[in-house]
Amino acid sequence: MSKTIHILNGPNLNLLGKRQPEIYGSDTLDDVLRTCSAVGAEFGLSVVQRQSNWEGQIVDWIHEAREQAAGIIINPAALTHTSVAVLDALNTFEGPVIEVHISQVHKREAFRHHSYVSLRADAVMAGFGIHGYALAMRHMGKLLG
Ligand code: CA2
Repeated sequence: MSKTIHILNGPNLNLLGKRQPEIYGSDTLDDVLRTCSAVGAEFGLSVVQRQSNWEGQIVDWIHEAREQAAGIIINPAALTHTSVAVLDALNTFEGPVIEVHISQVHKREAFRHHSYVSLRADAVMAGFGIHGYALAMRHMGKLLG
């Protein structure tokens, strides 16, 4: 049975490709899934992608990943900078965790420079646009494929 990577996306990322293209580009989460599935296929990994605007839902999906996923790629969006709950949930996951940010958060407002999730993440991507998800997927492939 092939291993599965869960890609989790936090608040407002449902708007990806539909608003603020100057910051987040014009690709959508469907494009993320398509690209990551293609990379995963190279390594025998399948991909499940989810997005929620609700912190508790992200926590529940991390718990679900404990049973179902070999690795997690997560863009927690604003929860990156606020959520001890997401960090605590990720700390219960045993496989690799890669944190992705579409924008280069360190070039932006100071409140985006701190990430609770980075205290758990095994790798962090920022500023690669949606290509960051594909690069994270490729790294998962090297770790798990
Ligand atoms: O750069 C990233 O990927 C962020 O995680 C995106 C978050 C932001 O709070 C983080 O600091 C950095 C915001 C996600 C909002 O997504 C939108 C996408 C398109 C249009 C509007 C919002």
